[in-house]
Amino acid sequence: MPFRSPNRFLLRAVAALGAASIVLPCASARQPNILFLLADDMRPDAIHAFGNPRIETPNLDALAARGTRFTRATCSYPICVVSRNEILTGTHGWENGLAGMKVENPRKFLATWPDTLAQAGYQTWHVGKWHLSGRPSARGYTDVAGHFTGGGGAFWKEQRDWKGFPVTGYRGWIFQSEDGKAKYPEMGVGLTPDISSKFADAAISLIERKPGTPWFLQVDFTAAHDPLFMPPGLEGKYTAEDMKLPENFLPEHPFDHGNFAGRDECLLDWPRTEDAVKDLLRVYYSVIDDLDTQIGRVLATLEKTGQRDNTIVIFSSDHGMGIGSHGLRGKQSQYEHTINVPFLFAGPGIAAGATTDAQIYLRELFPTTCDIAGVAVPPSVTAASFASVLRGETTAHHDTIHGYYTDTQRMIRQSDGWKLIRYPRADRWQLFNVKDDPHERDDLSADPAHREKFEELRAKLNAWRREQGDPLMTGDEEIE
Ligand SMILES: [Ca+2]
Repeated sequence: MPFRSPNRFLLRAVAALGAASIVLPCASARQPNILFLLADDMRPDAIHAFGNPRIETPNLDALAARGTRFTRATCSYPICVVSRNEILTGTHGWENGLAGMKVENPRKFLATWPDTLAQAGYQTWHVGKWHLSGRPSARGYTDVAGHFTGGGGAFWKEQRDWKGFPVTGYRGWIFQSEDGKAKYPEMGVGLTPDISSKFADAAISLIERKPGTPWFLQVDFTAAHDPLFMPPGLEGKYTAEDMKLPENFLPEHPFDHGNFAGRDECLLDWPRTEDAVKDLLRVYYSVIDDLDTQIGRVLATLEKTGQRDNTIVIFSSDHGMGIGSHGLRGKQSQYEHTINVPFLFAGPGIAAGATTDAQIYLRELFPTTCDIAGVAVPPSVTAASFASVLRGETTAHHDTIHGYYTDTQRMIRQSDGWKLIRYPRADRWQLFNVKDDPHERDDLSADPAHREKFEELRAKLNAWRREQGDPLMTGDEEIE
């Protein structure tokens, strides 16, 4: 039985062993359940209700209608592992040691989001893509279903994507038991066209438990990460002819932004052609359309089981994606389409149909949900709760927000729209005002008329880098 769960009481005991010594209040029935739905590699503009007529996402549209949309939610480090560890620990990559993709994953002294809620009496469940080290039980999840991670190499057979190209991502990933001892190759090895439905099945099996205590469920989907496969039933729904190129489509990025040789960028031939990008968009949107359908099934289960009114629902992605914007196919950039994420927050007490441009980070979900649930935030968490924005007490959160990637990209964006990107290795700058130029087509960094703004942001960015211990700023040699 693929979704057979490990003994939850044993896992609770394991989680308790890793507990911090702070005393937290017991959860009560009045505390909301928390359902966190996380897409993978999904651009923030790939939702119909966000003004994209070329994709159908009725369930996310409905969630937007009963919740609050954040237009400037930021992942800060646009790759899977680092972003997900930021979410898990409420710290940024330089603090948790993951920004360099180090083995220690994350540093063990950091409190985790699920463990903190588990100590407060929540049942904490995980479904889907596990892209962190160790096992969910060691990170504070009390139970799992639909556990999907590496370790199925023995079952791997060569696989080709929707276009017939050899698959390079998720090779050997497999559904398995939480301890990895039981593998389920019959459910597919690597990504499969219907994989989102399997994660939804697992999530539904947990929600249907109605345990009588508050629960936290994180569902990590793999959509719309590559390799892309046409989901069953969607063949022909989206055509390349109906697709619209991104406003900032370019055949090539004007310089090496730090990842030209990366796997993501090699998924599309250089230079990018309009036809190739439209064909890619067709399949990318199909995968997201299917994700939306599966999310609809999960949300319907909340209704059917009478838990909708006491459940916070959060939808986001670990980061965005290029898909032809600025000549990029992959993630690993500081542009808005990638550093920003789709972000919806709905549930009891949350404004319906609202939109905010308050600047927030994904990693702030940890303290924010603690805030809402009345759970003390552990001292290792450096991220700040944005619950005051959700409560309508303020419209702003961070005046400046930052992004970074390896030693090749640094970014600062102000709430007034001014944004500076630094490429230390390429020795390049880009200055945009994303309020006037949301697609970042007009680089003003060399414009004398904006010299003062450039210098202002440059000084702020460098001050932040020093303060945060940017390895490029704190080593023997300072590399701006
Ligand atoms: Ca990802």
